[in-house]
Formats: sequence, structure tokens, C-alpha cells
Amino acid sequence: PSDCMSRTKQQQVFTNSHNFSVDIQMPGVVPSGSDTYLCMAFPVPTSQDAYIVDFIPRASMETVHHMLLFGCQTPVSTSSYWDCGSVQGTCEDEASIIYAWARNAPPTKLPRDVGFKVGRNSGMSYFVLQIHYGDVSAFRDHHRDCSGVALRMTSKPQPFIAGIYLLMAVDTVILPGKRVTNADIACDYTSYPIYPFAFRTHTHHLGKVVSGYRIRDGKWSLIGRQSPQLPQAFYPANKEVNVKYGDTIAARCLFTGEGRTSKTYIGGTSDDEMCNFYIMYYMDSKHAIPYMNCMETGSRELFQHIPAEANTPIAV
Ligand code: IYT
Ligand code: CU
Ligand code: CU
Repeated sequence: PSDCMSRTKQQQVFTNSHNFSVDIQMPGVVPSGSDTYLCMAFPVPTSQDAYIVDFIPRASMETVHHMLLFGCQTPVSTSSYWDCGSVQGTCEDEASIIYAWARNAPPTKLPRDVGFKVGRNSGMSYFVLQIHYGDVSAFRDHHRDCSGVALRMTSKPQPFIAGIYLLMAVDTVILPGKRVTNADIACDYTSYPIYPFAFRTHTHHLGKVVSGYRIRDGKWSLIGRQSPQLPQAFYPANKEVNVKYGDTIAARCLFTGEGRTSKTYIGGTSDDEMCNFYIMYYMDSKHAIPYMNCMETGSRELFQHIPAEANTPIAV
């Protein structure tokens, strides 16, 4: 096993006067057990605004189950890496996902002319890398891990700004043994147009399928639908579906309570559940909003018209 420690100082390499790349990677870690989550914060390497235009994953397939990259203002620690399993989180303030890599899933590409805006003015002064290490038996040889992601960045203003719209259920209760429970989320959209290009679903063990839609003039159009039991990366969204003022954005998570002997609530442990549908979009930079969310349940009447596919589990 090669030694990765020599390249763990945060590296910023300029390729010309406005393009540079930044290595975000673990400082040579050995996870203490299987299913360990480790986090590390990195200051955004510029006081001016900058734009992430590409992500290049550098993860070792044998050990890394998934990686997430967040942006925020106040990470839990700025000195070294920390254990960020269910108790300690990533950031003291609200974090936003900007990248997800999961083993055996295709990597996300940003469309041309689209960048994530970072830097002091953007409310994002730190990156936090979170890595879920799977089977630790791969560390029997005592090597150290430096997995992470390289960011291609530019100081050139981009015509379109990338952002995340998160739909999340907050009060779902799944009854033990009950075959089907839906978690429904819907909000009216009242801002400038967004153009979804990728989506990510997240539940824990009980989720069967998560589907996200735009509703315009009563017509439901699919943004994306995936099994949360498949690698939880960003998958390509249905490109035909933009969202504009007056539309409704909605999502449904289909859960089963089969195999459980007590009620399951929304929460942070793997015995709890979550229902998340993330939309990665771009927006004209003139009026860009980098982060939005929706936690409303929507009306029963609205969800009577959800397409049948949202109730059809995806086999894995
Ligand atoms: C209660 C819940 O659903 N938590 C989710 C969504 C969430 C993400 C972020 C909530 C907040 C955030 O700042 I970023 I407040 C949740 O924790 N999802 C996990 C990760 O922790 C991001 C996931 O993998 O989607
Ligand atoms: Cu994982
Ligand atoms: Cu979760």
C-alpha cells in the first residue's frame, strides 16, 4: 500500500490566472471500526468568490462506501478530522450538500457554464468532507487512507449558479408490520426559474422508492425516481422539467414497516428513518439562490393525483 501522507497538505494548484484545483482529502486516517463516519473541514481557499466547476473523486474502492461534500460557515471542528457518526454532525450551522460519491454509482458532472459559488460572500467558507468507511478488514495491513475529491475551480463568474433544493419529511411515523407508509412533501415554488439536472434520494433501511415531481396546471412531471437502497449518489434528472413561479414541487418516500416490531420515527440513527429528495439545479446567476428547502406535507387532495410509479417499489 502506497503512502498518501506526502500529498495531504491542502493543495491548490493554479493552471492559469483564474483556474485552479484544490485537493480535499483525508489526512491519512485509519477508521476505528466498520461503518465509521469521519469528517474533516477545509477552509475555502480564497477570500474572493470562486466557482466549483468540476469534481474529480479520489476514493479507494476497497474501503470507502460513500463520500459527501458539504459547504457551511461553522464546521464542528477546524483543527483535525473527527468522528461524525450519528452523534456529532458536520456543521454547527446549516450545511448544504454539494457533492456525493457512492461506490458503484456514476459520478455527477456539472453542466457547462454552471458552477457552485463558494467563498466569503457566499455564506460558504468551509468545505466539510464526510467519508463513510465500510469494511475495516481492508485496513489489516495498517495503511492509511487519504480518500477525497479534487475540485476544479475558477474565479471567473459563471453564467449559471448551481444550487440544492432539499425536500425532507419531518414527522413520519412508520407502524411496525404495516406494509406501506408514504411520506409526502410538497411546497409552492415562488422564485426565479430553476433547471434541475441531478437528484439524490436518502432514506435508511425501510425506504423502497423516492420520487420527486413538478406540478404545473395540475399535471405531474417526474424530476427523478430512485431506490434509496441503491448507491445514494446524484443521478441525472429529467432535463425537460424546469420549475418556475407558481409551480408546486412534491416528493413521496414509500416505506414499509415489515420486519419491525416497534414504531419507526424520523431520526439520526440507522434504526430511525429519513425521507429526503435533493434536487441539484442551476439558475441564472443574476438572481441565484444556492439553497432552498421544503418541509411541508402537502394536502391529501394533491397527492391523490400522484402518478402510480411513486407507489411501485424499485427492486434491488
Ligand atoms: C432529518 C433529515 O432528514 N436529515 C437529512 C436531511 C438534512 C440534510 C442536511 C437535514 C439538514 C441538513 O443540513 I445537508 I438540517 C440528512 O441528515 N440527510 C443525510 C446527510 O446527513 C446529509 C443524507 O445523507 O442525505
Ligand atoms: Cu455509505
Ligand atoms: Cu439519514
